[in-house]
Amino acid sequence: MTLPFLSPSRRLRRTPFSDGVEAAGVKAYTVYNHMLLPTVFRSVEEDYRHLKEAVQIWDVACERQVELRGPDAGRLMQMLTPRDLRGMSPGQCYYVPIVDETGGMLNDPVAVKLSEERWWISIADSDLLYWVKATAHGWRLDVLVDEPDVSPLAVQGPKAEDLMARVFGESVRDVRFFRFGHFDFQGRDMVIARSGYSKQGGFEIYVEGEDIGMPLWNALMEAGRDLDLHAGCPNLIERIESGLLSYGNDMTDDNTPHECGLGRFCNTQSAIGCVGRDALLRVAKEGPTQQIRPIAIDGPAVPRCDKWWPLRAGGKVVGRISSAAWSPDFNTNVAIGMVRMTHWDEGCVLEAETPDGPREAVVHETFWNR
Ligand code: THG
Repeated sequence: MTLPFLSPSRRLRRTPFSDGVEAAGVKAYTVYNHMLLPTVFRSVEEDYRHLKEAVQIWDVACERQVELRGPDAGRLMQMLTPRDLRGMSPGQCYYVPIVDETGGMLNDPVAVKLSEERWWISIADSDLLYWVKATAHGWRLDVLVDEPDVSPLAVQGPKAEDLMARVFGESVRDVRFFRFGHFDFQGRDMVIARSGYSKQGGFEIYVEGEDIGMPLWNALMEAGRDLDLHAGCPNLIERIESGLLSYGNDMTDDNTPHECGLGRFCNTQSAIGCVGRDALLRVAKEGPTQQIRPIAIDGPAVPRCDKWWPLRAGGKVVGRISSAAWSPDFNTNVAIGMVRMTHWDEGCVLEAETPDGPREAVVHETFWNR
């Protein structure tokens, strides 16, 4: 298949799984970390229904790794995040806000602790590598920082465990949430974590070496024949229902982790060494004046949210919608918004300025059961 609308070039990186994705009939891509990320296979709504009922394999190679290797790897990792990493053992993954010296969000990756001296930061869509290299260099740390040839492949959905057991053996069932183990595939070591960008359950396989990408893709496809396995991708509807944030859409470096509702992943007092610590101690004391909230938007299906839609109260702008989609299961439009504290309480009725005109928008905490 050739790419409609997107002009291929080496800057727009393909992934080790792109041939499989295209054979499976990918209908649309986005660009994430300068790499292709599928967004639709059959339709967003069909993909959503199938994700909740069966099992999908996702090419999320665009979740690139920033690897830290050397005696100062742990020290550098703690400089990057206000989450206290002292209790983290090799074999664990942590969702970690990454902040700059002002406490602004630079990324919201998954940190993977391979050993005391080796970490992967599985990044969202921003060029975090440069910030990490500059921090290591500026502090003269004894650590190598680079992007290795590691491409995550996610297996998501209620039948994910059954599929994984067929390919990697029954012991893959023992991997706990946000933990990982090492498993063999055709003589190659694979880090497999129970994690992923959906709330339907599943795993992420960190595939080392692009050459083994298609053999693994094909083996999973073969093993899933009678499980209604299909290629899928992070699903807009499911991730809004689940409250999974998208860096660059729902938050930027203008936002603190507290504004993003990620305060539960900050231990700013004890995160000694974090470069944003002083700034965050200040904002954490006062508390944020705006925060991310789940929002229900009234009426028929909203169009795609490709820019922030103002949220108004009495004509005054009090926030913005950053993601929105029609939810078949909730029978309403679900959305993610950033709302000023005067209007962020449960049930607060606002007006969303959508491209189709103004719509009633209500703060709807119960979408996300935190
Ligand atoms: N997996 C991996 N890398 C990633 C993502 C991923 N990099 C990019 C992007 N996704 C980073 N963003 C997120 C957002 C949410 C979660 C993971 C990565 C997530 N959150 C759960 C939650 O908020 O409920 C669990 C957090 C927890 O309990 O620790 O999973 O998906 N490899």
